[in-house]
Amino acid sequence: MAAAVVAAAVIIFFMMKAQPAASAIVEHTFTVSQMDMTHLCKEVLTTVVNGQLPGPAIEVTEGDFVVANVVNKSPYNITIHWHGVKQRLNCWADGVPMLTQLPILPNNNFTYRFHVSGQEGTLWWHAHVPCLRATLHGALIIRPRLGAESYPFPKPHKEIPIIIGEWWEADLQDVDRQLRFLLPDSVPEFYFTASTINGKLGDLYNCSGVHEDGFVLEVELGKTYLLRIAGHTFTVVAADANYIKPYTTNIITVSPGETVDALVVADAPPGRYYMVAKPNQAPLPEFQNPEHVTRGMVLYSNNHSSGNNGAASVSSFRADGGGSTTSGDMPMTPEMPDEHDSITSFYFHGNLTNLHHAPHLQVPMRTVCRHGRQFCTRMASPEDKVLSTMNNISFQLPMVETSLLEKHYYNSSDMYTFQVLPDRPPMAFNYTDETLIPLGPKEAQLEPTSQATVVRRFRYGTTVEVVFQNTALMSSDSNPMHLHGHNMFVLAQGIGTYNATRDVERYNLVDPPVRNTVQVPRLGWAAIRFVTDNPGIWYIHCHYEFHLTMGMTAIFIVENGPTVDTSLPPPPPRSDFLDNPVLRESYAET
Ligand SMILES: *[C@@H]1O[C@H](CO)[C@@H](O)[C@H](O)[C@H]1NC(C)=O
Ligand SMILES: *[C@@H]1O[C@H](CO)[C@@H](O)[C@H](O)[C@H]1NC(C)=O
Ligand SMILES: *[C@@H]1O[C@H](CO)[C@@H](O)[C@H](O)[C@H]1NC(C)=O
Ligand SMILES: *[C@@H]1O[C@H](CO)[C@@H](O)[C@H](O)[C@H]1NC(C)=O
Ligand SMILES: *[C@@H]1O[C@H](CO)[C@@H](O)[C@H](O)[C@H]1NC(C)=O
Ligand SMILES: *[C@@H]1O[C@H](CO)[C@@H](O)[C@H](O)[C@H]1NC(C)=O
Ligand SMILES: *[C@@H]1O[C@H](CO)[C@@H](O)[C@H](O)[C@H]1NC(C)=O
Ligand SMILES: *[C@@H]1O[C@H](CO)[C@@H](O)[C@H](O)[C@H]1NC(C)=O
Ligand SMILES: CC(=O)N[C@H]1CO[C@H](CO)[C@@H](O)[C@@H]1O
Repeated sequence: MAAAVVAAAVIIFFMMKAQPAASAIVEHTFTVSQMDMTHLCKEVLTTVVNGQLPGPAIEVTEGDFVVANVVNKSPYNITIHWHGVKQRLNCWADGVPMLTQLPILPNNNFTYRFHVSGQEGTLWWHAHVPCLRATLHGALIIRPRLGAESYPFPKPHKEIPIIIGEWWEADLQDVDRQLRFLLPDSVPEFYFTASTINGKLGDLYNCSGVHEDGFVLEVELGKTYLLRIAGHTFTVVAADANYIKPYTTNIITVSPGETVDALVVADAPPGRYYMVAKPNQAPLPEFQNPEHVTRGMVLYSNNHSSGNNGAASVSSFRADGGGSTTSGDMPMTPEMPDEHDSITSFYFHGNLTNLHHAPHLQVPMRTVCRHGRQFCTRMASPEDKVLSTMNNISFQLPMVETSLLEKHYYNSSDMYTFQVLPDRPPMAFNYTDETLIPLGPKEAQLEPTSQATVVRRFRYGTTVEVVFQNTALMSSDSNPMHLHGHNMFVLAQGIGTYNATRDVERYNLVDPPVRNTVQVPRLGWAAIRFVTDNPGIWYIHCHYEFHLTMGMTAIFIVENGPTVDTSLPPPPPRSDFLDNPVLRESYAET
């Protein structure tokens, strides 16, 4: 429904050097402001970074240090989250409002400082304030220190970023307000207007017959390109900035929050090829959104007149090199899968394995916590609203004058007053019973829930296992669950209800993919493990903006370890905060 911005990637040619490059400080100024953008004959006041949509790409070499000064010239409170950056011992720069910092107020600025180390590939950055991430986002590209020669796959000719996003005509703050007070049985009156590839709507959209521009990717015959999502057949080589065993497919699926790096060989008959991105949604009888497909073009340079047009697609859901025919001079539109086909995504995710073995997974788990997800409420009162939950609690951001991270750092007793995320759903039922789907009396009994700021504390160095179980309550969407500050080993996924006795045997403890976002399949489950090696306060949430807004969120607190190297350092220099009067006050108190 909201802001399904998904993926990102690289531009520029590789450097040839094999010598390790020295670490650099990469500086950016991000000016957040509003400007009018026109699509489909309509001017829309849009909040953007540096006047661009998508925003500027941050390109670094592994080991670099990023200094990003965010200058807020918009009327909104803003924070920027560096999605997937581990931020080890640097929770202060994670960019979650109220948790790790107070928001950057209008006409104020804030400087984020962080190392990018131990990760290579594509990540992205986005605003972490409700709904504005639809227009405040960009790629974050991490190249290997030893240069492109050190990629664990053939060196590509060129790297091209592809960001699949949405164009909204609706006021995003208004969308946020509506989401917070969504009445049961009401049909939301907001939806994005078009899907986009790199900010372009493409020629499937027109206003009075005038078509929108589409993204054009120029390729040369025989060359290999590194796309983070792309056309022709793909060899997927990384996901969420972690290398995976090369996996060749004509299907790429990405959920909000996920990134994929894929190689494409320009080996088709030279010509023009459409690339298509198509959103996916739960089938009837669930609420149906208008289906917004977008397309761009792959263009072989200097071979335009070949006439041998083929079809390829780039998709948030499927890329299919075949199955199409052409007529005349028109490039072909590939056959796309059904908008309700969720099994293709299930298989895509099931086929990803880590390039490397995962040694520390042999450690037996010490803490188990299971999350039933998305139990929603429909209480018999006019104040009813729709919520999403984890283990039957819907998360509420506390309104605080000092960030929770700072309270945690000073071991404020406030931090012990929050509700604890329970180990498992309080009431067992057949979570994936499809007969719950048409909302009715059977389902309504399971709806009541509560709201709270929910936290879960972990000792440093614990291996935590979480089983995310999707349910059939209210809507049976898939759920991309994103964990801040840590990567997760994805051990297994399944359709139906998780059964420990049966499903533990399916765990991949040898080469599980490492992700910051795990796609929990519709009416299914996913099991992950992570090690609490990063002290601080970390968000765990569904990356669908509207699920996040409605409370499918919790906080994981990772306590300090025994040494300086395993403890959260003090807050960053006060100068970073001095422009924010609220923060200035809170500092004055300490
Ligand atoms: C912005 O944040 C400040 C301080 O945290 C808060 O008082 C104010 O209401 C917020 N403004 C908006 C528009 O949310
Ligand atoms: C940040 O704010 C301070 C104080 O208002 C100002 O002096 C400084 O120039 C600002 N920085 C930028 C990059 O705008
Ligand atoms: C313009 O868009 C409308 C609605 O999306 C569509 O019905 C129509 O065929 C399009 N016109 C052209 C010339 O593509
Ligand atoms: C991999 O994908 C194929 C279909 O492309 C599917 O048949 C197979 O089950 C998938 N493997 C896993 C482990 O999900
Ligand atoms: C932090 O506060 C809690 C509760 O107030 C207390 O039990 C604990 O010992 C404190 N920890 C430290 C390291 O001071
Ligand atoms: C749960 O519901 C599913 C789908 O309706 C059904 O196939 C399954 O048998 C049910 N399981 C139990 C234990 O009742
Ligand atoms: C969820 O919590 C509410 C109270 O907050 C309780 O009434 C309800 O029975 C719980 N439902 C489930 C399915 O656990
Ligand atoms: C879980 O799986 C085991 C082993 O296949 C089976 O014996 C048991 O009945 C299953 N439990 C449920 C609740 O389905
Ligand atoms: C510039 C370029 O890529 N030209 C190619 C066009 O296609 C023919 C054969 O398909 C190639 O031989 C050219 O090199």
